[in-house]
Amino acid sequence: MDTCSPVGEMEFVKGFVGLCDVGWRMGWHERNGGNLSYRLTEEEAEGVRLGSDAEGSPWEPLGVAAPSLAGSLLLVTGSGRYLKNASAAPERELGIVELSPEGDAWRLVWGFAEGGRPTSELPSHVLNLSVRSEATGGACRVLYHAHPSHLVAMTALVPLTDRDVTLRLWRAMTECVIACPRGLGVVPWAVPGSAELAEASSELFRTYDAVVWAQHGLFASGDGFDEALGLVHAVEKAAEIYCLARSMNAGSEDFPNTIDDDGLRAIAHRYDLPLNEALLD
Ligand code: 2HA
Ligand code: ZN
Repeated sequence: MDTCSPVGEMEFVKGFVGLCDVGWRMGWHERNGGNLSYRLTEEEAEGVRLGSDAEGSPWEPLGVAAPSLAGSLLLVTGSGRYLKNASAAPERELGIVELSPEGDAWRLVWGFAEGGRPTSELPSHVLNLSVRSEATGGACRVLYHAHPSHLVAMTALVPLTDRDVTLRLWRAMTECVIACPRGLGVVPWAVPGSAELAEASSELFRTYDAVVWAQHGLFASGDGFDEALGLVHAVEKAAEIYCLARSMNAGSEDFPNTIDDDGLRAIAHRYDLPLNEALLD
């Protein structure tokens, strides 16, 4: 395989490592925590295939199947790799995988130049990229998994339902409902990298742009890198404000001031947002 190809200098790789750098600086990626995937456009995929000799190498099973992504190329972070290192050596730290004609297996077409394999959360990335792509008419290309502290802390205390988590975040900070008007799905604790976690998340991604994993982190989708990063940032900031307010209030959730349902509806009306009414009281 040609590891000196200019793939590492293509625009989508620059956007990808840019997100890794920002997420690292935000403190969301201790050790090898978190991971990221990007579904290449047909044009980008053509450019990558030209420099690759993956044809004929064996397929590795995914453990899940996403037939709608058959033949797609995905740029992904590596298993055990630290996101903080991605920008210094993308061809070593990142890989581009091709999905099989059935969408149930992968093989490497670029990257991991010194050896390595895709993130342990590859099954979640593949299933959820396919669900989000279908839900957005093909617009969604990015899935970003981060470990933001305040959101994870919140899952230690609040009931683990979509409604309980979403309403607390929407009410904590005005910008949150603007960032995720459909709300957030919530998956109770499950083993990282498991097909069970991937499948539970993919059910929720039919409705939501992002899914909270209890005691673990957030999985957020976006059309592009900025949208996925911005979604994690807004949700984590709302969670931080919720935690601060609760701490300042002697642990009580009985806040004197909050944004009520009429307030949330008014924001949605003003900004023409697809507010998920089913989550309101
Ligand atoms: O990549 O964050 O969920 C390490 C993880 C697994
Ligand atoms: Zn994780």
